[in-house]
Amino acid sequence: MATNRTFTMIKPDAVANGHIGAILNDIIAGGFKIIAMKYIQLSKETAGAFYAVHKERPFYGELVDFMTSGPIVAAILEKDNAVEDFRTLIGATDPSKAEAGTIRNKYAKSIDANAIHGSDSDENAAIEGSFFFSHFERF
Ligand code: RTP
Ligand code: MG
Repeated sequence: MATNRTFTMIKPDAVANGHIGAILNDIIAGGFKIIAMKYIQLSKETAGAFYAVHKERPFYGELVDFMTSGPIVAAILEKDNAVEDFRTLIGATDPSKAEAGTIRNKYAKSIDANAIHGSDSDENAAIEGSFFFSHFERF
C-alpha cells in the first residue's frame, strides 16, 4: 500500500532564481501539507551520501557539485499517494520533456539544473526524510 509521505528538495538553481515562494505555492495548491522543512546548504559529503545510489553514473560528480553550489529547501510532504502524485506535479527529469504546468516545466532550465527533487518510491521517501529530519522536526 502507498504511504502518504514524500521528500523534496528545491534545488540551488530554483533558489538562486527566486522561485522558492512560487514552488511552495504550487506544492500547497497541489494538495500537499508541509510536515517538515529546512533551508540549508549541503556539504559535498552530505550530498554525496544522499546521492550514493547514483555513484557509478557518469553525472554523479556534476550532480554533487551542483547540489552543493548554493542553499536548498528540504521538506517532507504529506498527501494521499504522495510519491506518485508529487512526481506528476514536478514533471519529467529533463524539463524539455516535462508537461506544461509542471514545476520543472515552469522553473527548470536543464536536466542538471532541474529545480526540484521528488522521492521515487515509498521506501526512498522514508529513507530520505530520515536523512534530513529527526522526529522532533516533523509536525
Ligand atoms: P530527482 O532524484 O532529482 O528527483 O530526479 P529524478 O528522480 O527525476 O532523476 P534521477 O534519475 O534520480 O537523477 C537524479 C538527478 O541527476 C541528474 N541526472 N542527470 N545527465 C543525465 O542523464 C542525468 N540523469 C539524471 C538530474 O539532475 C536528476 O534530477
Ligand atoms: Mg531520483
